[in-house]
Amino acid sequence: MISQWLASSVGRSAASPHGRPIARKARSGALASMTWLTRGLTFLALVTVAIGAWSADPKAAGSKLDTAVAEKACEARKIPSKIDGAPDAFADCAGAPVMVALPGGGFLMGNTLGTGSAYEKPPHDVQVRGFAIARYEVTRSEWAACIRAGGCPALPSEASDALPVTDVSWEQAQLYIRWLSQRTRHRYRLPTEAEWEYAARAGTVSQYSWGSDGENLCRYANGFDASGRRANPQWYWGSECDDGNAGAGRVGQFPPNAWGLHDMLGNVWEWVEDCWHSDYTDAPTDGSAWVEPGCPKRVNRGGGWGNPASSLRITNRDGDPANGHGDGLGFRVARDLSP
Ligand SMILES: [Ca+2]
Ligand SMILES: [Ca+2]
Repeated sequence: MISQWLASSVGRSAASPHGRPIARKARSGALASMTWLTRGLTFLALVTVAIGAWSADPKAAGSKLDTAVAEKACEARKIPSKIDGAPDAFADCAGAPVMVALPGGGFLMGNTLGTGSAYEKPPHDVQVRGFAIARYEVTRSEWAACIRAGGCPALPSEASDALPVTDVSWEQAQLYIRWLSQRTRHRYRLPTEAEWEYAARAGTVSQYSWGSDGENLCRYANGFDASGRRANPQWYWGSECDDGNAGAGRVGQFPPNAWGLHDMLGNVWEWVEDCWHSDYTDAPTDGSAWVEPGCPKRVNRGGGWGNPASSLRITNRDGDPANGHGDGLGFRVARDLSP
């Protein structure tokens, strides 16, 4: 750190205000005129200033202190993959979301199967950097830890540890993410929309992560089914089968996709970082979030327990106000892999 500070400090003092390479010449001339004693004193002064600057930098000092605290409270652990060929997972702290580290890669984002709406098109090539995404939707148990720490508000969702948190707005999701980032000292965030679709596809190009079978949805995901209709007889849509969940269900009860991620499709819709756009014209192709400050709506993906199979297609998407919420809407976290 000190050497970096010195390097940048010397670089700044030596730089020409006009960007021309005169500074090197000037610095060399100044150094050449110094005695060895002067050089030594100058070096000592620079080191003293550097140490002082490092000590006085609240970010640097805080990093040292907070890292020690975090290391005591949080020991990252590896978690073996549950399926062959899927990436391993990890958790940064006890009780923190289980994360799956995905390698970067390219994919065709959007609907190419002729089944989607205009807002799922045009299909476009996207290159995503490696990142980590949660194996499960954020649960009420995980949210409760944030409430106890004073980082998150109580939500209308009834307490049940393994259910996904619902009735959570995009803005409230940011509070959980901020608290989790502070606790773990890693940069957690919502996935970008491109990252979400990349993760949901897990290498597939089909309607669903399990193929094209929407008729037997109950084998693969929590959508609107016979259970749902018994609880909500006024809703006429959905599958004839019964997945046993009239509403949001325990996370991880359905088979994961090929990368070991559960409930990307179904259970609850998931907020992502991006602002809502009515189609993919001019969408970024580097996997970054497509945002404009103050945008009125944020995207959510994957369909939920109240939706028919057609809404649980990988490429389906929706948008809601950032302060909007509902009992079918939750989120999962992502995080950068590099510091
Ligand atoms: Ca269901
Ligand atoms: Ca989901």
